[in-house]
Amino acid sequence: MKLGQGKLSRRRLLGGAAAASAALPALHELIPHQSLHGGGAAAAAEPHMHGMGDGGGGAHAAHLGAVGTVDPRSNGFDPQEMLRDFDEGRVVGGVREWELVAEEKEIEVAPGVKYAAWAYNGRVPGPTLRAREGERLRIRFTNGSKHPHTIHFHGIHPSSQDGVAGLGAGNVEPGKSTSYEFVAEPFGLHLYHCHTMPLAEHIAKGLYGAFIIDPKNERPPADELVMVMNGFDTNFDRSNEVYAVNTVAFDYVHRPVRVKRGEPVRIYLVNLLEFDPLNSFHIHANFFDYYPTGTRLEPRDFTDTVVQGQGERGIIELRFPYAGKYMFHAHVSEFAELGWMGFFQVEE
Ligand SMILES: [Cu+2]
Repeated sequence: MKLGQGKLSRRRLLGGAAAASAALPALHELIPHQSLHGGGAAAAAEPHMHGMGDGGGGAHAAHLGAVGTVDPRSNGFDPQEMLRDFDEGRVVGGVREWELVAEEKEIEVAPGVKYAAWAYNGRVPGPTLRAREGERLRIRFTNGSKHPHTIHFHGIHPSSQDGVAGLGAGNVEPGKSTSYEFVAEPFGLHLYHCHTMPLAEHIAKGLYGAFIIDPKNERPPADELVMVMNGFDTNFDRSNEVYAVNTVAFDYVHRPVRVKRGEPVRIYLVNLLEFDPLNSFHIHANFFDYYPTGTRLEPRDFTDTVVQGQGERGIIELRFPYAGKYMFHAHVSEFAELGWMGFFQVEE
């Protein structure tokens, strides 16, 4: 590898990808075939490219995604399973309880692109915590990493349980534990994340997850999916080089999300992107009801595109009237080209 040309840069990735964007379905054909190679421990900080000269404009289209797919076993979590993995914890003495551990963990966010993440319970995003409105909740938190962390929940609770430095237990030092206790309110779709400074870094490293509070009267049955929109700043320049839903770029292109024609589908969509103020979700050839924050039982919109700011989230409900393969992606085109893209496979 030649020195000085190897850094994974968002602009270089995009420079090539843009050339290919006119033929969107062809993009992932281009993207997965170039080797983007990690070269040892340094890969966690700076993925390097192998065998890529600077010649030939179209060549850069191929930087992201590399060869093949990310093996879920190497990460210890699988974006396919994360879609429908809801963690209801366990009820102990009338309190719904979870145990979360923060730890350092190298994850693969695109084929060959390693990222030195910080993770709750070994996964990015962390477990999707799910409770019922009005329940008493307890989250036992242990910091197994080398840096101080917290868990800050969105919702309504006393300041002492807010997971912020200087309030309640404040920052939890390495090796220490604490518990957060509060009542599950309001019903809706929320999130949790570390709230230790510098905040953007602590979130962007991967310490976040979805937090669902179901209404007392349940929502109608549906095939329920969790999609956490995220990104990875692989070279620490405070902009993301890789974008995804549930962490692994293009995973749902390679392995489409399987759903049934005519059946209700409910998507819990959370935006945990850092460094970019806005993210979005767009689906092809279908429309959906949208419930911002999930805190009302009536949809606000009937649309095919929603925009979410940082920390924003909402519930999408739809039925696919036709079998087939339907693309979904960020309508921020750059993000789509850098990994935030997938397909629904609608089956009879
Ligand atoms: Cu932290």
